[in-house]
Amino acid sequence: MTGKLIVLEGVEGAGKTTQLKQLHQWLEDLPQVQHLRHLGEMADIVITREPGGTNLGQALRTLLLDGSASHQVNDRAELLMYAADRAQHVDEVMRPVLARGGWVLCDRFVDSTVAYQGYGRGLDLSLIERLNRIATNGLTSDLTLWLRLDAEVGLDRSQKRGPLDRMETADAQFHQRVQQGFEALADAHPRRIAVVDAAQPVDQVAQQIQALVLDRLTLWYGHRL
Ligand code: Z5A
Repeated sequence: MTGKLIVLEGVEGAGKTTQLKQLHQWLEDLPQVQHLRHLGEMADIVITREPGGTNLGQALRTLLLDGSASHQVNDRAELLMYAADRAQHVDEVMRPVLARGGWVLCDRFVDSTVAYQGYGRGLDLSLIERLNRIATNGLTSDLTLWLRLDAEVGLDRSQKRGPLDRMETADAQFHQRVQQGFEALADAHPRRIAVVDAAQPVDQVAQQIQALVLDRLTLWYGHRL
């Protein structure tokens, strides 16, 4: 029995954190999930995030996002720090959950590196692909939900919530390129990446996500439901 990896992606303020919590609760209450557990076909559901899903990752996250720090982070160093966070996260958190038949709900994964360090910073996309493979040791998501929202709207939401971090304070063109990166990824991987309209109110976004996950649940577990 292996579990499933569901990833939420999108620009800052797209609502990933909000939706992950809602999705987690909805899944825990879902009769189909309770039935699968009863059959021994599904274990626990774990929420995690990148960067910062492990102790090492939390330290890297502080270094990556703290805009007030005295250190500089150049683009290649940034890429390698996200990769280091992921390598640790995959082995320490994700693979053990998946191996016992659990589900991992993850806030950001490899597509963020393609969008931010590839499209945003302009680093070589084939290099990023290779590095992502090294960091994940071949782990890929079973479903990625791209919460599509204009970068400006997302930044505006983040700004209203509190001070922006080092990544968020990058210029508007950077965030536009990131958005183009997510668009290109969704076009290139239509089976893995499902598009969610994140400009809707929270509950409507949650309903879109639930419909997509329910479809996959049926596909993955079929006659056992
Ligand atoms: N990064 C990278 O460069 N490379 C990588 O490989 C990886 C990451 C993995 C992570 O920071 C940064 O690292 C991120 C990408 C980069 N930086 N940027 N820029 P993070 O995890 O702190 O940042 P984030 O992922 O962008 O989180 P966020 O700002 O918290 O956004 P969110 O999780 O998508 O949104 P939220 O917290 O659920 O909601 C934000 C606000 O909007 C909040 O006040 C909500 O109440 C509100 N909200 C949520 N949904 C709605 C709707 N539907 N309508 C209205 N308001 C809403």
